[in-house]
Amino acid sequence: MKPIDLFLLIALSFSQVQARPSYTPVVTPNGSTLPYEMEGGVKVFRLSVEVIKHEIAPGMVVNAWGYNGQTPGPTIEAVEGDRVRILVTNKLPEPTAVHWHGLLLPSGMDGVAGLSQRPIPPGDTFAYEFTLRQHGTQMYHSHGDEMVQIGLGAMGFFVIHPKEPDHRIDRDYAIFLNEWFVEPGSATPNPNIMTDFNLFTFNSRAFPGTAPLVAKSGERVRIRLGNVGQDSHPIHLHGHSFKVVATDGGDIPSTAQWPETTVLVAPGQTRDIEFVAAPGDWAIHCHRRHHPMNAMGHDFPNLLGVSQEGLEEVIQSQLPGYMAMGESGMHEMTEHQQHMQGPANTLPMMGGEGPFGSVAMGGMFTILKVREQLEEGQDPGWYPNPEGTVAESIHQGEKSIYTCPMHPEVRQQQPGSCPVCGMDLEPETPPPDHDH
Ligand SMILES: [Cu+2]
Repeated sequence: MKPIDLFLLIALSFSQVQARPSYTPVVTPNGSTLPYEMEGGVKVFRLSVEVIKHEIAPGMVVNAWGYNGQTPGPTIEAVEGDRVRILVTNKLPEPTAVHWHGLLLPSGMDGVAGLSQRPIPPGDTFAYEFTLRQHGTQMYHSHGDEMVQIGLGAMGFFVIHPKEPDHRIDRDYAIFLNEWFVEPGSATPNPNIMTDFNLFTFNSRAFPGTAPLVAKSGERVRIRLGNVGQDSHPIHLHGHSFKVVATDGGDIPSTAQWPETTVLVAPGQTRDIEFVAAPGDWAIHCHRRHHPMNAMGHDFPNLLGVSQEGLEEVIQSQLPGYMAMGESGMHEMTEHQQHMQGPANTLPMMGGEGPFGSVAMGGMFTILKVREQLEEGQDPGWYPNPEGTVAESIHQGEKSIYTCPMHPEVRQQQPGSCPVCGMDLEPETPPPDHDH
């Protein structure tokens, strides 16, 4: 084969698979986009629903049900007017069907097992085919034994870009919200749980396992949020005012949009928000207080403000290693998890190291990193705050003594870790404010 033929063949095969898109491609943090092939003018996608091993965050792997080895399944991306064919292979041990949530399509393609089609038996492949008559953030999810199949992760985004966008988006992100119950020490999520979940995820990952979102200062950013879970999630973005520009029902006219910092995403909804990125490291998280947390027990007595003096020694005589905690809050937990062994395959309640120590967060929490310059595909690290723009102690510069919260006899003039237990030393509380 002559080089020119080879070149033509490569060029042809690329154009067959994926022409350069007319839109800014969606990025699904910790996820991926589903490739397609062109067959006679039809975009053909392949999904396989199966039992998978899924890492929620380093240190925790669960037995999930997902698409193409992932939860959420890969994001399907297409353009209004496209004809699509989706071949769904069922590798689950029970029948399934895939519902194309929010899509306008023929009733028989709607994917409700028993109502709109025969269920897909294990081992079989069904073809769904329809023309995309709308644009927006849609979803796909199992619609056969939903409680188990969605509960274990069988869901994904179906994003349809407008044929003629009315404005440009520089960064386009998609985040699926979900909640799980995984008994500490076990690995299979319990789909029977109705309310008291213990793990809350963005794209099926819990902080510190969530990948950051990045943007350059001044860029227009869209974040698409989807939810087919049990709980509604008020998603809050720090440092910005945004507008909710679309739902799974379509675009919201600009005259009907109002500014927000938190958007509530209920089960069965998608919400698209847009804003102009401002420089910094900005938290984005669910604002329900237990949702940016990892597994915790909920049946403990409330010890806040209760003196536990002397209790530790008494209990330790029966239960070696016991530590009295909770008297002055839970921050101490983030210190102990560095040297205490928790149940197997269970994430600490909160953690994640930031540039100033523990972030004391878990679950539905990630970071939007906005910079003047970005190396695409690389984590830009921590925000270099301009001088004089970081909150600091009014006693800064004065000599401080660092001590161990567990071993008060350890005292030194530099920060470090305790030679006895390894915990981070903490600055001794400065003397009461003197007249500055
Ligand atoms: Cu939440």
